[in-house]
Amino acid sequence: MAHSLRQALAQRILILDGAMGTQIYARDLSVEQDYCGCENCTDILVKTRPDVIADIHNAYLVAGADCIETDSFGGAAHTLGEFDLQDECFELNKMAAEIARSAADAHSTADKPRFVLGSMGPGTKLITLDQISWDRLFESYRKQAEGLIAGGADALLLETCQDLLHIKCALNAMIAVLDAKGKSPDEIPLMVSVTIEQTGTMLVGSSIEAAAHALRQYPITSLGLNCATGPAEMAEHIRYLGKHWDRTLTVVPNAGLPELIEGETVYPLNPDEMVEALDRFIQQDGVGVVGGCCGTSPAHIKAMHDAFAGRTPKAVTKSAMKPSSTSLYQPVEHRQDNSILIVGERCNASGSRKFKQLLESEDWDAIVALAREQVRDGSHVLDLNVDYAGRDNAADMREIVKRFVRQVDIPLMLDSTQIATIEAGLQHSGGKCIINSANFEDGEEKFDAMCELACNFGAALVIGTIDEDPQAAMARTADRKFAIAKRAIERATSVHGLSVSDLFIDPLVLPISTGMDDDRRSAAALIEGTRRIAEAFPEVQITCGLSNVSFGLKSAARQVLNSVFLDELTGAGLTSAIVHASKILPLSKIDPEHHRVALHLIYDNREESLGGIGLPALEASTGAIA
Ligand code: THG
Repeated sequence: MAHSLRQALAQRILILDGAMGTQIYARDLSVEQDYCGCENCTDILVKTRPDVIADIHNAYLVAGADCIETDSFGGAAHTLGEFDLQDECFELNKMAAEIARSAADAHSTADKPRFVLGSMGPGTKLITLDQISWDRLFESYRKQAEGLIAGGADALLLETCQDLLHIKCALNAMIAVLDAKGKSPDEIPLMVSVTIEQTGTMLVGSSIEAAAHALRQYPITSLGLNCATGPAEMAEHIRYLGKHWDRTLTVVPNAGLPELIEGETVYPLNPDEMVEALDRFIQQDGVGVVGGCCGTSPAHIKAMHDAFAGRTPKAVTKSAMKPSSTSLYQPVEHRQDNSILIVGERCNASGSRKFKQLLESEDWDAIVALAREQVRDGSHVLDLNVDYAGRDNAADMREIVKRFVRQVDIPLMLDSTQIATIEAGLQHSGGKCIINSANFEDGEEKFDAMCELACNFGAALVIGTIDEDPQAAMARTADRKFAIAKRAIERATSVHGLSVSDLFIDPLVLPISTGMDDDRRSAAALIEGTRRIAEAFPEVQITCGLSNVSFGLKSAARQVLNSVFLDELTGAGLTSAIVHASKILPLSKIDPEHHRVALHLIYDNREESLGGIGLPALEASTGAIA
C-alpha cells in the first residue's frame, strides 16, 4: 500500500462508496438459496453470493470510490442472532472483509490506494432503552470487530448510530480488540457516524452537541453523519461539527428525503444535486470524507469522484468546544456565566432522609420527581449517591440511572466510593457523566481505576484531596490540599490522558460545627487551598460538598452559614458546588449582622467568637427570624 488511510485522510478528500442495500435489493436474489431462508439478512450473502457482493464493490471502485464498506452492516453477533446466525459472526465478518479487500487491492495503484472500511451498523436493539445489556452488546461488537480485522479491514466504521451509549459500548469493544492485537487506533482508525433524524436529534433524543461532547475523549479518527436525511437537513449539524470538531469530518447523506411515488420509495437527488450539496460542506465546513447512503448508486459516486478527487480538505478555523458534561440530550458547560456549576445534592442516601426512604421503598417514580424538583430549583447537574449498607448498590444505581437519563435533562454526577457502583451507572448513561470521586486514600491503584473508568466512558472526574497518609488522610491544611491536588492533576492528565478541564478538584469541606477546636480552622484552610489550586491550575474545575460545613446546626443557621461560605469560596476560585439549590441565599437576602457572624465563624475569629458571636449566637439570631 502506498500509504495509510490516516495519511490519505490528511492529504485529500476521500470518497466513500454508495448504498449497499439498495444495490443488493436491485438484484433478484432467492430467499431460499441466496439468503438461506434468512430473508433480508444481507450479511449472509458474503458466504452464499460473494460474487454479487464483489460485483457491487467493483462497481463503486470503478466509479472512483477511495473507500469501500464491507457488507457487514448487520453483522454484529446480536443482530445476526435474530437469524440464529450468531455463531457465524466471526466468519461472516472475516469473509465480508476479505471480499472487499481483494476488490480494493485489485483497483489500488500507487497514486490511488483503495481502502476497506469494516462496516458496523447499530442493530435493532437500543441499549439506552434497556433492550440489550452493556455486556452483551460489548461481546457482540467485539466478535464483529475481530472478524473484520482478521479479514483485512483498514479501519472500523461504526455507522448509522442512534444511541450514544451504544457508540461508547461498541468503541470499548473495538478498542479491546485492538489492544489484544497490540494495535493502536493510529494503525486501524476508528470512525463514527451518527444518524440525526428529521426531528434534529438522534433517535434517543441526543443533539449533535451532546454527541460531540460525549465522544470527544475517545480515540476516534473521524466523526460525521449518515442516513435518515438528505444533505440539506444535515447542514446545521455539519455546521456545528465544522466549527468545533477538531478531527476529520465525514458526511454520507441519503439521496434526499424519500418520496412515495406510485407505491415505490424514490430518493429524489440526482448525482449532480448531491455533488452540489456536498461541495458546500467541503468548502464551508472542512468536510474530508463524503459518500452516499440510501438511494445512492455508482453514478452518484462517480459524480463525487469527478468533482472532488484530488482536492485537499479545507482547513477551517475551529473554536474549541467549551468544557462540558452532558445529559443524554444536551451539554451543560462546566463554567457557568455569573454562577457556579450547581450540583443538586438531594439524591443521596446518606444526605437526605427523604431520598433514603424512597430508596428503601423502591419508589422510583418519586425519586425521578425529586430529581426533577432539583432541576426546577436551578441545579445544572445532579449528584446521585445510593451507597447504603444492606442494599445492592450497583443494582440501585442501574435502576435509577436508566430512569434519570431519559426523564431528567441534566448531566449526572455518579457518587460512590465503589468502582462497581459507578460502573453500573456509566453503563446506562449515554451522556457524559461526572464521576464522584477518585482519591489516593487506598493508593494509586484505586485512583487509577477511577481514572480508567473516566477514560473508557468519556466522563469527567471529581478528585478529593485525600492521600495514603493514615495520620492525616483528609488534607486539613491549604498546603496539603494543594499538594495532593497537584499530584492528582498531574497523574490524571499525564498518565491517563484526561483533560484538565474535565477534572473537578474537591478540597474537602469539613464541618466547623463539631465544637472541636481543630475543626474550626478547616473552613479558612479550605478557602486558602481553593485559592492556591485555582491560581496554579486556572483550567481545572473546583467543587465541594458545601453543606458538610454546617452539619448538625439548625436549618436557618445552616442556610446563612452555607450561603456566606459559598460566597467566600467563589471569590477564592471555586467553580462548582454540591448543594441544596433552593437553600442558597443571595447575600442581599442575608441580614448584615448574620453575614458578619458567619464570616467570624468561617475565619475562626476567636476573640469575637468568645465575645458571643459564635455558633450559638448565629443559631439564636437566625432561629429568631426563621
Ligand atoms: N464531596 C464530594 N461529594 C460529596 C460530598 C463531598 N457527596 C456527598 C456529600 N459530600 C455532599 N452531599 C450532601 C448532601 C446532603 C447534605 C450534605 C452533603 C446534608 N443533608 C442534610 C443533613 O444531613 O442534615 C439534609 C437532611 C435531610 O434532608 O434529610 O447536609 O464533600 N465530592
